[in-house]
Amino acid sequence: FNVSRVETTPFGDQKPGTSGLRKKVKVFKQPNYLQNFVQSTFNALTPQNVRGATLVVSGDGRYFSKDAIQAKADYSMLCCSQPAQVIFPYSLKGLGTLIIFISVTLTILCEDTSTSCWKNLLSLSFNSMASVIITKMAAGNGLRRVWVGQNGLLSTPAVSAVIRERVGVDVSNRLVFGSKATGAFILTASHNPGGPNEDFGIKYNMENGGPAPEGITDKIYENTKTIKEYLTADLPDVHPSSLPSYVDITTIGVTSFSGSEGQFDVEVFDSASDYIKLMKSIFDFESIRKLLSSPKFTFCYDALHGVAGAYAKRIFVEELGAQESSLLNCVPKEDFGGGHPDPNLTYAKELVARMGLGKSNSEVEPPEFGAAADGDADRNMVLGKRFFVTPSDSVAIIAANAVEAIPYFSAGLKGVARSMPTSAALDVVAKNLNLKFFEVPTGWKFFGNLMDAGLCSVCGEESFGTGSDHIREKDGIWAVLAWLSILAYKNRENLGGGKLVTVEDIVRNHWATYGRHYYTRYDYENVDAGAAKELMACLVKLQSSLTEVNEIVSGIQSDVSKVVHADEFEYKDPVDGSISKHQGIRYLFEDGSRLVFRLSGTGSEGATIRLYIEQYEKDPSKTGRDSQDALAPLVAVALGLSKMQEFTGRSAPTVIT
Ligand code: VG1
Ligand code: CO
Repeated sequence: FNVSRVETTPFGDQKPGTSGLRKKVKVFKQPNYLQNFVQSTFNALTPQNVRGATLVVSGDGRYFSKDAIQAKADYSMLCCSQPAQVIFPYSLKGLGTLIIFISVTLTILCEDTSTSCWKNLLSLSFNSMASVIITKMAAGNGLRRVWVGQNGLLSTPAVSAVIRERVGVDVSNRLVFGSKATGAFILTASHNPGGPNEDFGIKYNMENGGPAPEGITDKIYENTKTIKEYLTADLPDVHPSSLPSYVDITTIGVTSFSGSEGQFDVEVFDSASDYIKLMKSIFDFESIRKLLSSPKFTFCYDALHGVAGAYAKRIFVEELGAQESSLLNCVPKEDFGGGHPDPNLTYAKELVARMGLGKSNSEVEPPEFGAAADGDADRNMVLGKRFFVTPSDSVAIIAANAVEAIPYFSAGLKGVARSMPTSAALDVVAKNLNLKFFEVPTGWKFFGNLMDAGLCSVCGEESFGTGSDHIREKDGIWAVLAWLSILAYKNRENLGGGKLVTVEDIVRNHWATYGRHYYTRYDYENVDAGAAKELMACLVKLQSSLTEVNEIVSGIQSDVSKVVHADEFEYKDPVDGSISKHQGIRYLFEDGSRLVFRLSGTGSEGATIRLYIEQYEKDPSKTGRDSQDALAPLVAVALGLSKMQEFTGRSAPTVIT
């Protein structure tokens, strides 16, 4: 292959947010938009992480990344009455592909035609496009190889795992153990909806498997502002219906290309096997299998049509013996079935209803345990029968039980960490168990340094993110396996006879021991960006006078305690000394209650204001209240202090978790 330099001009809006660059698909479809970001990333890395390097490229399969299975199905559904392979028998496959190729090309030429068949064909060509672009640019920039999960699918935690270690194969198909990659482009906008009118995203992860730290993302952004050219190789298109020299991403194997400067390989590998191997080295699958196969225990998992579906059947059904009927929405779809792939009480409607938490209480007895994942499977929501576990409690409970219930932690925890807005439930566990404890800004990238330095084993965020130092991303399926391990451990003697210890029992016992942190988060999505900025500016200004703050607070609600400290959270990384400022506005109360205000860094339109509300209750006789009731006075204070309705025009949040 040959490498060419292509001239380009900068875009002004390529600043990575909390977790990479997320924009509407139509923004990403602008010529050179993706190329500029990818080249700016390569330019931000050290040369040894580019030249000769191994790069993982995959994602949650959302629209504009690639979903070859979908692509094949759509081709056949739309334009043929039978599947493409039947119409084009193997010997004629090349010809068939050529016909499809020509029709796709024609479609691109007639972009504005409105027949749905043409439109859909057009969308298919875009599905593969992001990976095609990145793969060619990788070859153009002198990388040695690209690893692609089969069909372009890898969950974010699986990407992190395979960067750190995978069993690869060499060109002669020999197994190579302990291979590592130098980094990854993850194609996902995570919990944001997908589809032609929704979001696409891309982020770069480093060789430790974790998201690029701020030093790198700042550099990427600087590069995007001055970029003049990008490098690309003239590889034949990576197309799902394979012409002889094309890489077929539906099929496992290595394709090699030779260029003027050497060889370049694209290796397609099984999306789940390395990840499953890792999970088996962490958990006692046998004890979880016993739990899942006990008639006393019922289970349900909702992938919300995200990439978790590519793992759920293999792990929960094939490895652990759950029934297939316990899987909901486990077929990955490029538009997540039109839903919002965010595992919370608002968006995971089907699961919530099944678990007996919905409004219409059906006759059917809900399962004992339910869980959901987001689009890229790094988030988790854990539910018991008619019972919601807040993510802040979840990480605290996992930390409190890890050593006994999870073999990976049997030697003890190195330390624990949470993001700033996450409740202090974990702090209490750390104190009681005498563990190192860290409070970091929002976003998983801050946990990585602690883990690399051996300071942290378990960490979590209030935003349905939980994980450990087995990788450098939060891990949705890991969190479910952690909970199943705890349940298996607590019920190790009850599965034959005796009453099952339920999710709710575990949480209530935890509150009885450690006290309860009542917690809620209000999200005001897609509000006017200017108004959101003003609201935040007013809250910062107000912090200069606590007397004034307390006058306002007691005017709104006389029975809440006093604000004793107010600031903007700032973090100094204990490992590399880097400082991150403006990480959220905090109001801290005398009784330990907290109000936190932040602007989201993952949205793609307008602004999202997040309001986090927390109150600690130590008295065991008072830990059983409904959390919205218990927090009502503090909510009133938060809304009044911030003049939420006045600034945003919203009388209620979009989502409450
Ligand atoms: C949100 C969450 C944050 C999480 C981030 C990425 O960020 O609050 O805790 O780490 O999403 O998660 P923000 O800036 O919108 O509040 V994911 O699953 O979208 O990668
Ligand atoms: Co996610």
